[in-house]
Amino acid sequence: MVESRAEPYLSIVIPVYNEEAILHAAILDLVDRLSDFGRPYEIVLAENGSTDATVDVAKELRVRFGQVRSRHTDEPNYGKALRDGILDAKGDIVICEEIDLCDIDFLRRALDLLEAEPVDMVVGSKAMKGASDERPLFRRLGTHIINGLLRLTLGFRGTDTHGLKAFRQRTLQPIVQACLVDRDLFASELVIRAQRAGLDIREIPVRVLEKRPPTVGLVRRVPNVLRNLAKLFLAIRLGK
Ligand SMILES: Nc1nc2c(ncn2[C@@H]2O[C@H](COP(=O)(O)OP(=O)(O)O)[C@@H](O)[C@H]2O)c(=O)[nH]1
Ligand SMILES: [Mg+2]
Repeated sequence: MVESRAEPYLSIVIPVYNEEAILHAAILDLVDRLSDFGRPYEIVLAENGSTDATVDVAKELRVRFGQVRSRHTDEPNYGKALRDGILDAKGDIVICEEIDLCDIDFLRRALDLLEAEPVDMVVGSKAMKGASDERPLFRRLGTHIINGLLRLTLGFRGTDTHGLKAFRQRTLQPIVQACLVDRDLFASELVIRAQRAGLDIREIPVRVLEKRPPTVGLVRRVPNVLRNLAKLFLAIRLGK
């Protein structure tokens, strides 16, 4: 089942952390569902900090599938993994995925938009009209609160920043490089900087049905999100 190593057209970047339970099955399923895709693609497993067998599973996948690459560093850091994975992507188009979603429907709809229209970035929104967010109430509320804070502090115009995204690598590369924060808020900074740079960003509704609860609980992420929000407020709004 090893596919050719032709230069990929599409890079699917997936941050992964302690995902030994679902990584193997999720990638098998993704590869299977992309079997009729017809264009060269790569899957970049942007792993860091895992303390379970994720690194070994990633290696097995890399050996088995020529289109899978994996990256590893020691510190668990979602934003850093995503940032470095995007910058390392070989494809013209980058799709930012999550291993518990692997949303092929988003991938296809986002590609259609990027290819047919002068759109710079497509964001999968869990919170816009037409979306279906099947996560627990507590986490849905968390999304609304963070979006409210992003609107208030950074002038964000939209309904979601975290999660599924698609864009041309070349267009977003300088914006990724300009981002200041890592961890959870990197994804938000990326969308907000793209918006402030005048890029054409299109939100499309997604259905979110996770295969498992998050690897790091919401409450544990709050202090870092607030710290980075303050940092971005100073940098973006006050120019400090
Ligand atoms: N590399 C890396 N990936 C992470 C980290 N934390 C979460 N992820 C990955 O990011 C994606 C989303 O994480 P998840 O735990 O579902 O949190 P959610 O975004 O709130 O749903 C999954 O693919 C995780 O494996 C991290 O510290 N480092
Ligand atoms: Mg999740």
